[in-house]
Amino acid sequence: MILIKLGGSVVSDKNVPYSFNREVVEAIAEELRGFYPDESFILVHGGGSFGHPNAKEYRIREGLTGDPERKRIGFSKTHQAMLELNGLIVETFLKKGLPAYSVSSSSIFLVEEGGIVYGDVEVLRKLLERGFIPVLFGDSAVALEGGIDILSGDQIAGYLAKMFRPEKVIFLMDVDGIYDKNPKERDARLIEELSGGEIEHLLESPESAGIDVTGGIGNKLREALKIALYSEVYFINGGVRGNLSKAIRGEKVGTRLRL
Ligand code: IP8
Repeated sequence: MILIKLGGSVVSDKNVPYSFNREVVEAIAEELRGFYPDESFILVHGGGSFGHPNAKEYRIREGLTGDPERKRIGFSKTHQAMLELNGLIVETFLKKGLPAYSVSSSSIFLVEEGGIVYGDVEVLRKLLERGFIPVLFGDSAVALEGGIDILSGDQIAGYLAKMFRPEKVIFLMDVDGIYDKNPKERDARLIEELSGGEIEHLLESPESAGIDVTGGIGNKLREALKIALYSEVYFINGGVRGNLSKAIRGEKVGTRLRL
């Protein structure tokens, strides 16, 4: 099984609320069509310009504090926004002949301090056995301590990697992989082979936090470090046709994490 995390900035334009990058998702589906059903997949997508603006507006990460009534509305609105994005992605896959099947993360996971403390993955196992492609997503989620929180798609990828030990975990991003500094800087260098030590170093950079409510690239790298114990990990540009196929075949592309 191969686990693919579709970054929120790949499937949507983070600067345009509720924007869906249909052509990019279609191209991703077409690439997967070349491997399915010989290979099985779980997909997890991020919040992009659907989940994050809601999560920020209603300060979901702060839990059920302040005005709990407003918070509850915001919690549900964030989930609905994610269902909308998930619906667009699943429909695109179905049109390409892939049996994508939506699974709401908030229905199978409970969180505490942003991490998953309970997960019911049996339905995912059964869906895989029956040839489906489960599609999960970063979501608003019930938290044991704070009441409510945001669960990031990267956290979900980390948990699923531990439970399913996929052959590969591929992070699709809107840049070519992991850089030694902010990729917007002119002298930024793409790191083709990333070691655990380099990740520790990158995490010390203040830029690793990013603008997402869930912690951006820093959160992704921390999860990837854990995932690399079980699976091959790739970071690739999801907007470049052919990249995903290369990563699935184990060819050189983007950044490969080697512990
Ligand atoms: O974009 C966050 O998921 P991520 C999902 O994978 C929401 O961090 C609801 C903001």
